[in-house]
Amino acid sequence: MNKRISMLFTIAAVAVMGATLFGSTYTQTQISGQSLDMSKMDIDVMDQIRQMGGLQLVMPQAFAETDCGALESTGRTVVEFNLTGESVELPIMGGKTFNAMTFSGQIPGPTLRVTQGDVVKMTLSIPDWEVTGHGNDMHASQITALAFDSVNPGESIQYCYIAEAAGVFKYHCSGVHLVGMDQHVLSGMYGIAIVDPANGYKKLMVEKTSGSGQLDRQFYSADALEFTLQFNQLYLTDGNYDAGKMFKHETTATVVNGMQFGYTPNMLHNLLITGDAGKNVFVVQPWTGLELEQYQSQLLYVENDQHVRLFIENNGNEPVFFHIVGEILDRVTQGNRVQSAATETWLLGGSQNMIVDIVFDEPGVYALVNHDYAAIYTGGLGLFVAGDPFGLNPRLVNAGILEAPVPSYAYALGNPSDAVPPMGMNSIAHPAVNIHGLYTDEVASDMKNAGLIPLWEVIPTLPPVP
Ligand SMILES: [Cu+2]
Repeated sequence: MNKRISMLFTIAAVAVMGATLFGSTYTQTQISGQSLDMSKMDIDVMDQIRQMGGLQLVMPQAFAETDCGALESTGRTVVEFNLTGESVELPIMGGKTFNAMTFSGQIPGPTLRVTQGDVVKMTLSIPDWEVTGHGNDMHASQITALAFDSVNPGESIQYCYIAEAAGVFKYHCSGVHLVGMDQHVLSGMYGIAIVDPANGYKKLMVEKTSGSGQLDRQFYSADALEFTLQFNQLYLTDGNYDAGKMFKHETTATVVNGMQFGYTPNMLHNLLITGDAGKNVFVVQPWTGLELEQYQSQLLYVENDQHVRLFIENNGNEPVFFHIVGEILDRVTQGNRVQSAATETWLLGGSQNMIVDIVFDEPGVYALVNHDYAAIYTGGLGLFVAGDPFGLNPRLVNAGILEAPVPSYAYALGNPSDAVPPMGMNSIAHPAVNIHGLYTDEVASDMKNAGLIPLWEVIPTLPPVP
């Protein structure tokens, strides 16, 4: 069966099983009180900094534009990367909103993907209606920091650089001449560039035992199903950035790709698994309900015995102890150098990254976490679902909805767009991609026009299966 059709049929089945779903009201959150109890500070940190002369650092000279012309004529592939700086209001768990700052109306900003040796031509434009200037510091570059100075509303800058080093690299707003950089980044102005190695990724070797226990090795092609996972924090008081909390490391929310608990089940998954949309299959289901549209939580679907590659960045202010509950990280790479294999957890400091290669051996549900308990309980948790752990395939095949079992639920529901990077040289295409992320409605609408699946619209319109 055509994959797209089988997807729609599967969604139709979901719709039938969920007749009660569509008239129901979503529950904004089934866990609450994620805001930590903030005690009063003994001293006013900000006031002390002001007394010391303040944090304002002024660039010693005017912005110096790097020469795109010279690099563009080298014959290298030139990849254009266009961003806008926009302050917008976006939702936060619990049904409220916060004052966000974004690159191009989304958190994280768009993912750039190039090949080692390519020229990146970055253009940052600030709309004239924007309330503040913004800059863009791209860690994948090796050029003067002056290029990252801020751009005023109504203006734009451009710089070019060669992506010389392979790996994952943060990019982030540099504030207004560095002032407010913390606010801009921790309010959402961050993203990643993936620089694929010029010679491609390496095949994956996983050590196994076989038979009666003999040591064996399994090799997987370099081609992999890929996801991006970007960790960060929010420090908020009444929806506004609170520098006092940042200085004290008092996290209001831990986010993965911009959202707390964004990859947890919704009522649709309840319905599929238990037959009851209101019966939670997981303790944390804060983003549930078709009314939430692009914000409704979705899950990360992989096949068993499939090479999965995760591009992970710590964009935040706290360490990330990256762990997948029930799995072992088969390989950890930083830059283009293997750091570890068969390891349980890997530590990322601020502005640090890694590529994790992993094979999910058994059907099941696997939680990715920042294994810091404060981070887990404030949102640093999401779920991979490998294979068909809920036994849905036989039900769908018996009902004539699927011709044959599918190896992951991604064939039916797609994977969330904010976790799916642009395709690279060793990418396995996702069977389908649904629209999910901390996007403005304009961004979500653009994605819909580009053909991504708006599950919140597709599901209610499908006819019942006879
Ligand atoms: Cu900014």
